[in-house]
Amino acid sequence: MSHVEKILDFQAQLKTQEDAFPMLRILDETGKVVDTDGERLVNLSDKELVELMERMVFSRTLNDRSTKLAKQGRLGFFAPTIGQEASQTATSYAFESEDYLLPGYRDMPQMILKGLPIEKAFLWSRGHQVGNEMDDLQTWMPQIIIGAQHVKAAGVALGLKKRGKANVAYCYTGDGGSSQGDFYEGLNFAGAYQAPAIFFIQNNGYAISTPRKLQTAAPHLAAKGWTAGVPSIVIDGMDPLACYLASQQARDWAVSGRGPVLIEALVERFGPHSMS
Ligand SMILES: Cc1ncc(C[n+]2csc(CCOP(=O)(O)OP(=O)(O)O)c2C)c(N)n1
Repeated sequence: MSHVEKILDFQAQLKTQEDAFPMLRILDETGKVVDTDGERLVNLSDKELVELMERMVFSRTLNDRSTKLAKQGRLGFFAPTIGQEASQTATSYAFESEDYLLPGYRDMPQMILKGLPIEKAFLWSRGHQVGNEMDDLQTWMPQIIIGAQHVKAAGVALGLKKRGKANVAYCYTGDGGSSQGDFYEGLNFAGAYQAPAIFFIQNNGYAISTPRKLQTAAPHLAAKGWTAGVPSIVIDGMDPLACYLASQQARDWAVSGRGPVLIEALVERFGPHSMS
């Protein structure tokens, strides 16, 4: 057996073994606790849990209203978020206001919950300049170039580290974004400099209409971080508690000076790629 065959044989075993990247899941789809140890680690009070729920409902409502406005021709660009309430809102709930968000075009809920006035979100959608002004909010305008926010996150994270801040930079992309060069560059740079960056992949299985299997031969998207020496974890992106806990632990890891983390959230989107 050649070395290539040997390694392929080894990798074939990993492909079928879920324990290569075990998925963190605390709640099942009915809301039942399936991981009591994980649940115990979630340090949210009842009040905070209610607030998190309210934020997810806000995100769903924003999606529904925006979809209607887009159909009436009253919004410009709009990328639906329905189904991704946990992977967007519950992940970002773990970050602090001085942490820096580098969003993609689908990440308006995280920006509004960080403090962006809702009218600015709508102005951004219409291409109005004021919609691009983030004032002193620790974020930038959403990135349309797929994957580019990973390079920015690595750079901002390094800046935070050099300034001695106990903060992180965090960014989101889709599964398709993880096939872009910028994605790898950002991970590699952050890994090399141990920059406090948290990279999210929201894997819904499709880049517009291209299924994941046609855009990468990688058996796990999380494995892409592992090759850059970046701890990489897989979570159930439909489970708000798993989303929160993984993000909080990743933040703790990065803030303590141990470098970046990649989180692959497995999600379902119950809507189209965009309203166009
Ligand atoms: C560099 C670049 N190439 C192509 C596009 C066109 N484009 C917009 S969205 C998209 C698919 C992205 O899919 P994915 O990363 O899975 O994210 P999702 O929108 O599903 O969250 C593409 C190819 C782009 N915006 N930028």
